[in-house]
Amino acid sequence: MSGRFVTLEGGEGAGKSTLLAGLRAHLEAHGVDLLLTREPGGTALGEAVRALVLDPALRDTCAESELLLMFAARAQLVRAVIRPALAADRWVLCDRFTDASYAYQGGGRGQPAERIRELERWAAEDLQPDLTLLLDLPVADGRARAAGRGDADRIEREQDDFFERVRAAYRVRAAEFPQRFRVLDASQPPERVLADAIAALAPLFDGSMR
Ligand code: Z5A
Repeated sequence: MSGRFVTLEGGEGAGKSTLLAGLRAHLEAHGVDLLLTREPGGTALGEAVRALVLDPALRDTCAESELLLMFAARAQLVRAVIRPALAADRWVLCDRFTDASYAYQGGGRGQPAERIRELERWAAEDLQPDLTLLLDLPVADGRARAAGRGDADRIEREQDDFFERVRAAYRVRAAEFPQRFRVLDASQPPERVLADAIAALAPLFDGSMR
């Protein structure tokens, strides 16, 4: 079987990490050679960028710097991790990818979509997922789930209206690319979300989504 690239997206506390663990168990039980990674992160450079962009002490980071940092991490991850894994016929499951930049830096920070698109073309080699699972959840519910985790990072310190714009931008992306996106109702119990995600993955096994 050839490699597949699957991304998980959603707002804060939507349940991506929880779903990732369930999908990992499911895919490995089906003999899939799987690589899990995340954004920003997944490489030494990417993890260093992650520490920078989430550091609450850097609160005056401008939107342009934030966008470029996300793509600096992504450029490295695409070339060093994702492309080689796909070339070796592995599946890659990535916690966030370029759609997050359209949602957070585009919707949230107001960066123009054409600017993000230009970065996507050259920095991310225009790599597109085969499937994107969008965990959709009302902002207040996601924030309530995340609240129990202790100190909020720099982005989590934004106000509700920021996260409403992020959610709206994700939904616009899903409507724009219906062949690639599946929107999951993340307000369901974890086992229902996992079952919906597994159903969404099925076409990747028979090749009908490529
Ligand atoms: N970012 C960006 O701005 N631009 C970009 O291009 C990229 C990223 C790539 C880090 O992302 C930040 O980077 C993120 C966007 C930005 N900032 N924010 N906000 P991240 O993915 O690492 O961080 P996150 O969004 O804060 O993820 P998270 O809060 O860790 O959420 P999650 O992984 O989606 O949720 P979870 O840990 O699985 O679940 C949260 C809690 O809810 C936990 O207690 C679970 O047990 C519980 N849970 C999970 N599922 C359920 C269900 N179904 N029902 C009830 N409770 C549940």
